[in-house]
Amino acid sequence: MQVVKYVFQPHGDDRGQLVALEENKDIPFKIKRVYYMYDTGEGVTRGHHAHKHLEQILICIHGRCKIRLNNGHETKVVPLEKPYEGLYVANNMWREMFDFSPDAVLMVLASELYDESDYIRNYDDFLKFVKQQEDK
Ligand code: T46
Repeated sequence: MQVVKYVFQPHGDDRGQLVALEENKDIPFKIKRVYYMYDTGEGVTRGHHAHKHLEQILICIHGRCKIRLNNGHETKVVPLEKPYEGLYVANNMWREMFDFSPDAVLMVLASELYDESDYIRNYDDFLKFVKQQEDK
């Protein structure tokens, strides 16, 4: 299972760092939505779903957290600890976000607007979805 982590180019000078992200250039899709989560409680795991179409880039712009990706066959845990790193999460990945530091801000750049009907929230349905995609 391939994990795609982007390392963005910071524009640093004696004032500090700045990262700029442009759609279809630094980010491999048109960005239709940005959301972020913070104040995540200790021991909390978020996510527990996949998507039918949505593509996303996850960036922990402050603090740190971990992302567990599962493609229906294999699971990998990816730490996000740098504000210049972005994890690409394709639609067909079951994802869980956990181990948030108290100061963590996890920002997500998304290829689509929010659409509850795009979520696959049941794990058995996810496995069926993966199989359908593979049988195509
Ligand atoms: C994902 C992972 C990485 C909205 O109203 N608009 C939005 O754009 C989003 C993302 C959520 N919401 C509402 C829906 C729920 O009432 O915010 C609430 C929390 O959303 P959810 O429980 O889906 O959050 P997570 O952290 O489990 O998952 C989110 C994204 O929903 C999901 O697409 O891939 O982050």
